[in-house]
Amino acid sequence: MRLPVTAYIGLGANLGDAQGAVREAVQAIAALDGVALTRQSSLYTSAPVDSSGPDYVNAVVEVQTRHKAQRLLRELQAIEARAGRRRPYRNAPRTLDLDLLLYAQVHINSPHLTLPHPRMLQRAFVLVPLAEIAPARVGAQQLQSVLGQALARIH
Ligand code: PH2
Ligand code: MG
Ligand code: MG
Repeated sequence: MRLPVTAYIGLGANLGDAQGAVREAVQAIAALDGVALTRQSSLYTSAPVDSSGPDYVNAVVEVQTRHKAQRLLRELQAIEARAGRRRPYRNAPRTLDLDLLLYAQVHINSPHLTLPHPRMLQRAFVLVPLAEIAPARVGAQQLQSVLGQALARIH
C-alpha cells in the first residue's frame, strides 16, 4: 500500500448556490475512498479574477491520500461533473471548480496537470485560505503580494 501524501485542494464556485456547492464538495472529497480530509479553511468571497459573473465562494482543504496525483485529479473532476460543471470557455463562471494546488512537494508538468498549481501564487482567493490551514506552505512575501486583492471571510 502506498503511504499517504498530504495534498491541498482549492474549491471555488460562482453560479447558483455557490456556498452550498462548496460545502457539499468538501463532504464529497471527505467521502472519497483513499482520501482523508484533515483540515478545512474558512469560506471566503471575492470578485471574479480574470472571470465573470457573480462573486465567487472559495476555500482550501487539506487531505491525506493514497492516490497518485493524476488519480486524485480524476476523482475531483468527477465531483465537478456531478455538480453540473460545464466548460463552455476558459475561466467561465462555474457551479464548482476543484483545483489540485499542492501534492506533497511534487512538481509535475504534464498536459493534464501542473503542480504546484501554476496560478496559485497570484491569487489571494487561494493563498489566504491556504495560509489559514497550512501557514508553512505560504511565504510571507507571497502572501503580502496578493493582500491588495479584495477578499472577505464569510464563515
Ligand atoms: N477561479 C478562476 C478564475 N477566477 N476568481 C475568483 N474570485 N475565484 C475563483 O475561484 C476563480 C476566479 C479559475 O479557476
Ligand atoms: Mg480554478
Ligand atoms: Mg479548475
